[in-house]
Amino acid sequence: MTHRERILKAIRGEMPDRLPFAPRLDLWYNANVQAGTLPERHKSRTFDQIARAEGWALHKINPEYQKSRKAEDNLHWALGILSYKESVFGFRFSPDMDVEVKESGGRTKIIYHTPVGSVSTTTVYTEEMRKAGVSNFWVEEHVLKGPKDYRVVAYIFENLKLFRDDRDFLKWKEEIGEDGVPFTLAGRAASPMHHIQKYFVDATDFYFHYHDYAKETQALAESMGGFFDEIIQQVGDSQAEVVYWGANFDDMITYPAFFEKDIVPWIRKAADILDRKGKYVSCHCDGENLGLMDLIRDSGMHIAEAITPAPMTKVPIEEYYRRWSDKLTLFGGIPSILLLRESISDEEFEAYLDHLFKVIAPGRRMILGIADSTPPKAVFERLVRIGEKVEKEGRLPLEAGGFRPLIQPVVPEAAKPVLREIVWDEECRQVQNDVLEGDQAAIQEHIQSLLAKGVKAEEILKRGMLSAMEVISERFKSGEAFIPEVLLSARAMNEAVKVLQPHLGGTQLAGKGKVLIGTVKGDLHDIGKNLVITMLKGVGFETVDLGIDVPTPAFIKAVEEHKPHILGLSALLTTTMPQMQAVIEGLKQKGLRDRVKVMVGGAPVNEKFARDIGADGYAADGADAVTLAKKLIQQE
Ligand code: B1M
Repeated sequence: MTHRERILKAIRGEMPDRLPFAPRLDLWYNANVQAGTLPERHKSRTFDQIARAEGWALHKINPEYQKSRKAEDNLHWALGILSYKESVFGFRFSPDMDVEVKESGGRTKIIYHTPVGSVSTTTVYTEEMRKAGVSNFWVEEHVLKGPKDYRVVAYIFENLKLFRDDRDFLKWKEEIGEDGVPFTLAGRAASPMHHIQKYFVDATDFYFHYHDYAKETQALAESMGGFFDEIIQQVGDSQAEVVYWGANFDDMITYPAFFEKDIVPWIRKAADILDRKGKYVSCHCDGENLGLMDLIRDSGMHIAEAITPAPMTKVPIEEYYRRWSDKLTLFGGIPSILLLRESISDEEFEAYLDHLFKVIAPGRRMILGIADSTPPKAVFERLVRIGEKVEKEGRLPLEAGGFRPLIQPVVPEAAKPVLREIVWDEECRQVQNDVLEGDQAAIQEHIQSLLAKGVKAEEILKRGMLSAMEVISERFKSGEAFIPEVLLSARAMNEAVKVLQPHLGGTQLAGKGKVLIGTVKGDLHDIGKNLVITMLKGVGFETVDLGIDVPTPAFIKAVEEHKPHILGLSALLTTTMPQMQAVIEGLKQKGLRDRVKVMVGGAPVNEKFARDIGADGYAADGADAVTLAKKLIQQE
């Protein structure tokens, strides 16, 4: 049986002869080519040649964004209008539009002039980003800045034309032949609202737009429906068998209520129509899926790709297989940190594989892959080892064994926090309620009226606002509240503090301190960092946001300039975690280490790592960050 036949059988829910194994190699390959560190026997090979030489299936899912055929393929990234060799269609703007492009030093500014107004975007892609193997552009200026922009963007999409352009796809399909199954890119967003979230506004601001401009956001999403319908038609009429439909689902970002209302209906629609045409819908589910388990299973998608289980997320592989494999095909299952010697020992790696092979028995609807991709510093021999194990022990059906639970069950009962409930304070009830509801307009009015009644500003702050904010923080931590609630509550707090400030006299706010915070060099993830900042601000800390991709000297300079009590470092990539240590070393060299506390956080970071690099503390989430920051201030 060929790799292609094996993968297609797994997708159809049939039993291939053995487990398909298709590791994603691009990130690892690009970094190692740059560094001249490819394994000796593969020195002059492409990544496809390496996979073929090792006997693995080709991973042909994510477009090679940086190998675009012409500049226009990527030019409109900030609008999410993309076309690659992996696409089966091209696009054309309305002839009554004028698109003005200005480029300089890796920065591209575009102004879209339409008959109903103009909007602009700026994207960044520097030589340094390319060298680091970054495949996504950074959107520096988003298209939606205020309510007037919605109509213009709607015009662009209502008048956008798609046309068949599948020559490159067909050539690519032929090159892959029997060694894999090429997925065609429909889009990285799974629905119009998801498209707005992913491209049109900053990741954190999205939740404010979604709340404050609810009517405009809904209207824009509706006006983009035709664009999505056309995509379904184009991919449906193509010779692609599998369609890449949306990426980066995560129960924080695409939180359950949002996922159910604004994403699932379009996955279902695409899957229904494409299913009738004999095609399969695959979604890139590389985030934390704990809160989305049932919604994803019942969404209609055929393949959940880039499944990243514990220890990188909270869902163990056995849980994924048990809950999903009757309805959809799992692609992934081997978390990328398993390939890193500094994270996982050889014994732990072998134990994970043994465990995996037992809990995914009988092996139906499973395609093994590295999720989300093989990291630059992967131990190549571990990939080889997975390939060997698949050859020797991957014959289907797999035999279920008495499996040894390696990882904790999902949310252990004992660890569930006891939730603090709001203790209503009659006098401050309305203000408390405003914080809980995130009502930034009402809270200002209610504070004014309490002040007019003679209630002390300190009392309003403590009994009204901070107590309610703590409840929200705890609800967030326990999974009862999601990002939007926290952001809206924190914003209401910030607005209220402005009204209260002149009346507080000598009283400082709860945090009594300044926190400087940034995402380290090489890392573009900012959603978690922004959430941490908002929560710190919400309880009264003064914060300075240094942004993303911050080099060590910039952190040091900012510490000298702002003299913060705490320096916060965020990292989401295993490859950028060492930057945290570099910053701490830099502080030491400049004699600044004793003057500032260092707090670190981000999905791959943990307590031990924080201790090892000499940080003062680690916070697992926004609520933890608030608790830790308060503690660090007290230690000063
Ligand atoms: Co990326 N990505 N990504 N990504 N991405 C991860 C992180 C990944 C785990 C996915 C996976 O493998 N399943 C993986 C990293 C693997 C690893 O190294 N361990 C990964 C990868 C590989 C990549 C690229 C390399 C992909 C590629 O190009 N081939 C690329 C890297 C770009 C770069 O940074 N150089 C990339 C790009 C992207 C997008 C641009 C598409 C997008 C980021 C959008 C943005 O941030 N504006 C993205 C996303 C969305 C994710 C996932 C799916 C979600 C991250 C997120 O925002 N979560 C993520 C999967 C995952 O994490 N499991 C993934 C929600 C957020 C609220 O949580 O950020 O964890 P989090 O923040 C929490 C806590 O960690 C903590 O509090 C926050 C709130 O509770 N916290 C702190 C965070 N910072 C803190 C600081 C503190 C204290 C607490 O004190 C200072």
